[in-house]
Amino acid sequence: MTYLSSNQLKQYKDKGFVSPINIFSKDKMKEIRNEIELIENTIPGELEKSGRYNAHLISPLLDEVTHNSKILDAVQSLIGENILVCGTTLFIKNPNEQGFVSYHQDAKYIGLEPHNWVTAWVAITDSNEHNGCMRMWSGSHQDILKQHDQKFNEGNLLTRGQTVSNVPKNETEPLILKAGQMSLHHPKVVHGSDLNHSNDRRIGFVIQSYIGTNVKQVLGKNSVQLARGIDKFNFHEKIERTKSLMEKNDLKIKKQENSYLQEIFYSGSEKKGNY
Ligand SMILES: O=C(O)CCC(=O)C(=O)O
Repeated sequence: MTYLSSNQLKQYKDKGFVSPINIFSKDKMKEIRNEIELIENTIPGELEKSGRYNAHLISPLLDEVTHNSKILDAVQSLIGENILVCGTTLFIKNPNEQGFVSYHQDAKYIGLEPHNWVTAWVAITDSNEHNGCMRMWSGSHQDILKQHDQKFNEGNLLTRGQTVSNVPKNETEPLILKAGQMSLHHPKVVHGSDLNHSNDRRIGFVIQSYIGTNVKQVLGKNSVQLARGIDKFNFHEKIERTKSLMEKNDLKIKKQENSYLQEIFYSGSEKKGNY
């Protein structure tokens, strides 16, 4: 069992994140990286741009991560025992590419209300300051939702380049994770990440997010999977868990889900970006 300790709960309450949490072995992460790379090689482009969302619907190993009981124990400590998965994202930064993530608050554009949800960032590879790990503005979740400019800037891995200004970057805390560890972060904590300066890929698999069954999608439509407990609210359609790798029907479902997600991410914006 991996319920959060009182120290970890305090860290989350005070800072808006808790990290690192040991979940998987290094070998398991290698196996998962191989499965991700097999998908990339078999169906070029499948995990790029909007395809990086919801890879757990076509990959049994990512499905296993998403429904892992140790992760769910930790998540339950924060949002209660009735838990839905409403999506996942692969944040991959290749060496020699310009990928970064501008400082933002997830709650600003994800459309999940109330904020009874949490995001789990699972390190498939090591993630550190050299290869562009996430950085958190500690305590910023206690403030109101901030103004975000839409920058649509080159290399920004966010759909619209949503950016909070005046972040004290040299005070932000790096979330240094070994492959197999995870962090959990609050919907309102301001965070971002820099470029990958290493010569290997930085791969994060992000369950974005685990939501309480009482949470609605107010900007569009999200299908979900029940991860734990019971759903007496039934606000969302349910989708099946995948049974085999890159199955044709699962690929179709992933595509459909990702088109709903694009609507959410671009909601209220006249311009569309590169993702
Ligand atoms: O992987 C990254 O660098 C950023 C991820 C992120 O913004 C998130 O998980 O909310």
